[in-house]
Amino acid sequence: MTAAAGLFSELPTQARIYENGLVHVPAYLGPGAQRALLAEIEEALAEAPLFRPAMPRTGKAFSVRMSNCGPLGWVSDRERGYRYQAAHPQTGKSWPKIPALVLKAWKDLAGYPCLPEACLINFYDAAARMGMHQDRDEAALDAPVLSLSLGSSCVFRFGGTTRAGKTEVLELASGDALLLQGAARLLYHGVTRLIPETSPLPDSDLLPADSRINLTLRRVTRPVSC
Ligand SMILES: O=C(O)CCC(=O)C(=O)O
Ligand SMILES: [Mn+2]
Repeated sequence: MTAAAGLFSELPTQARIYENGLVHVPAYLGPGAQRALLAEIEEALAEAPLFRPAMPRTGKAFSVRMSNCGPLGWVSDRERGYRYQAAHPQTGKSWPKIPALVLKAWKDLAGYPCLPEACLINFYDAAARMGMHQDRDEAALDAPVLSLSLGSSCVFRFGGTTRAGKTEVLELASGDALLLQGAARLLYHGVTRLIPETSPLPDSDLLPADSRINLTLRRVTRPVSC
């Protein structure tokens, strides 16, 4: 049995597995778990506030604000580009621990023996987008990238492993999980737009109406053992 077959046999029954290996698990987190996760993210952001990354070379600001949890965090700026580092770029402090509920999702869904090292927190307001890109700053490309979404639904676009070619969309709603794994690990993907008035969570300072938080969990370094 391949690792992928092992993974697929463990997935929740509502999981949709695309031909390319992309796995969408609608409503992986129920309403109570979504609220509990939001509270864990609030604690993490109190220690590691959202910052606005910039594109390498051009210095163009991202429309998404970000922070991280875990031993490593993903950052980007004009001078040094995309990278993982152990400290917040503004406070200089270590990133907070990955919340327990997030680690549980990794253990439930990732089908990977070692723990993730980075949990990127993306915050989208109504106007934010994420351009088409591959997640390829990790040495451990055998590990999946697991994403969890909270708040407004979004239009998530994905294509193939080159920039050219056909793309498809799917809607990611609050509580959904998505796995970029196997042949889908290096798919180009991005967020086209948020869908207004779709958040099932109450408005709050952390997650106002028409905004979205997405967490992506990554194994960065190749494990020696775990
Ligand atoms: O927000 C999302 O659903 C995607 C985020 C993403 O692709 C990333 O952080 O690399
Ligand atoms: Mn990505």
